[in-house]
Amino acid sequence: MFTKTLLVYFIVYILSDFSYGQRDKKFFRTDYDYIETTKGFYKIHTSEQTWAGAKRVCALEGASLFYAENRAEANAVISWWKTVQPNVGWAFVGISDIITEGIFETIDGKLVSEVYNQWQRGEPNDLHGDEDCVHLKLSGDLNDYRCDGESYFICKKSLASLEWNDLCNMPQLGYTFSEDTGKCYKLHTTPLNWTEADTVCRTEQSHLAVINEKLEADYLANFTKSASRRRIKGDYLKGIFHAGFQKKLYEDWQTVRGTPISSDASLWWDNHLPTEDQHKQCGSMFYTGSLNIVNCATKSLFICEREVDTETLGEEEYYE
Ligand SMILES: [Ca+2]
Ligand SMILES: [Ca+2]
Repeated sequence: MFTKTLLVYFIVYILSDFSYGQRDKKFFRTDYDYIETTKGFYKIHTSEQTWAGAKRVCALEGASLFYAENRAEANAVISWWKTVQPNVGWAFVGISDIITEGIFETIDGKLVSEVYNQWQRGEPNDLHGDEDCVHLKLSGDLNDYRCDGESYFICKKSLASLEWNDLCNMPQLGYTFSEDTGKCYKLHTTPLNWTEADTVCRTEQSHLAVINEKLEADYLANFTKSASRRRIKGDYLKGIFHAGFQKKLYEDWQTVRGTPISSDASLWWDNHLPTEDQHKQCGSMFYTGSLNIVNCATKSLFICEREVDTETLGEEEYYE
């Protein structure tokens, strides 16, 4: 029995050994654990979200809100859960009856009867006519709960669905490698405010683009041309992209990596460095590549940047 339990949660990669990632290496992200018996990667989020928020965070991580396909997977995940987060009693999973009251479906449209569906006694009860989203409890039971209630949640990525962006050495295929800068970038075309954009980049394991040299500004100016052609509609400030620098209270302007911003005036709009302006404390870039400052509440498109972890790439591959 003991060996069986050991086999059930076969957590392959731990934090110290990261970034080799392909299907055969069974690596997705450092913050996900792999369970061999279910061929899936899992993460329990311990910052609370609404059900819709949970679904969104999982998607941003390149995964999806977990539900158990069958009892074997439910058992394996619960065994793992007991070892990694024994104090978390329940978590949102990817099942709801949002579309039709009383018809519970998974986020990818399977009826709950086709997947693991052990309800707690008396559930689902649609309490106060207001429970459409499903919790999995550490006991293994399901319960319907309010979708706007905030809860911990579990994300899953199946091994079979794992793809790898080799040049960027990450699972997100949306990132483009730049030979000019040796870094990877993604242009996000859903307008957000600066803080939301910063969160999205971090969730993708990157950061808002830090532009500290002309070469990079020129590359990104070219890179953003694709966004103007799309003519993205909506209520947002057109013509800029949020970038990775800001002015925090009582601190100087700095990049999201905590380094000083470039003092090269030619990088900045109108050739002057950002000044003191309490209404404009967040960084941005024009289509031309020149840098500017905006109000942090401004919604705009944005660019995430990821440094390629060269240590984990083979030397031959990298130094071509
Ligand atoms: Ca309901
Ligand atoms: Ca309930």
